[in-house]
Amino acid sequence: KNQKPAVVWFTGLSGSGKSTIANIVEKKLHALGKHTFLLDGDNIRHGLNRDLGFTDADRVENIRRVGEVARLMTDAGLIVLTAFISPFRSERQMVRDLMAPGEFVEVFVDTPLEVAEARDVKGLYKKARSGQLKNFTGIDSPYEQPQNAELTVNTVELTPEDAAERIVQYVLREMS
Ligand code: GGZ
Repeated sequence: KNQKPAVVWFTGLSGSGKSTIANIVEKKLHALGKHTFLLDGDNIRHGLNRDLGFTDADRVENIRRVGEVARLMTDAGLIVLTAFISPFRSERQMVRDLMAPGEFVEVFVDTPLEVAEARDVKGLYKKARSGQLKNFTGIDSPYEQPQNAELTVNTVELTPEDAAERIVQYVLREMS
């Protein structure tokens, strides 16, 4: 058997680089013959979780469902990558506790608010600052930084490629 199941759980602000890095990690794992699945807003918030918005309660439910889906996928033997803000420590702990011991890797994509806001790829921070968008993470909705993440990648110092390579090395070393 070429792989052990795992969940690589990315957390960080909007625009921190979670999806970008997770996509590169997935490509690298594929190249190594690993079977993976990437869960992100594009395939979850438009489908399974289309009934959920961005209140605290909806974010909690979003993460709960993603955790349950990730668990089903690890039961099927996959390496699951998830890219959601997942702003609350308690929900990240909840999904950690859902997984088998040693199968959960929390990756903090550490991008300061000033940096994510300066990038503002989708113009969402601008809308949040002007009050057009309510409950925006980092502006008028909280983000609780991880205190015990297995990995922290500093996106100010690392390129997405280098951040992805560190994560792949960790998964190969600790999760195989
Ligand atoms: C945060 C929002 C919001 C609000 C829309 N707050 O940068 P993006 O666009 O592509 O990623 C963000 C995404 C966050 O969804 P998640 O499912 O990851 O959030 S959570 O884990 O908190 O449930 C952003 C967009 O959705 N977006 N409104 N108010 N991000």
